[in-house]
Amino acid sequence: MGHENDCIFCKIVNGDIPASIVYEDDYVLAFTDIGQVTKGHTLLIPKKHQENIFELEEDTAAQLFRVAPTIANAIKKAFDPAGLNMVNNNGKAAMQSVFHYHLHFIPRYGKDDGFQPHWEDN
Ligand code: IU
Repeated sequence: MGHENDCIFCKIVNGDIPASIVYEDDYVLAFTDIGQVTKGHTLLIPKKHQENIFELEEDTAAQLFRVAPTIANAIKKAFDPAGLNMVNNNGKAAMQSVFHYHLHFIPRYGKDDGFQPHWEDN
């Protein structure tokens, strides 16, 4: 299903490169982010290649958000964070670095947990 040449997340979908997969169904895949900004940092992606929110099909959006609470609660159960940010970067100017749509689940453990988004500056 992941078919885009040279797309690292399509390669994960196809099993061509390994990932620590925490959830999978026919449409989506969740796996541990390789560069954990906090403990339990997880990515949720569609299996079908779509670059970002500007390309995302409505059905795909529904498939992703249908499982989002399950992913969040699994993270909560496993890591007991105090909160959780869901983040999604779209486009280079918005700090997107992998151009296959993905939702970040970033568990939060307190002010100095290592994740410092701009809206928490000062
Ligand atoms: P961004 O929203 O496109 O900036 O985030 C891309 C994320 O993909 C980033 O957190 C990376 O650590 C993560 N990632 C990964 O989990 N596995 C990989 O092989 C690569 C990036 I390349």
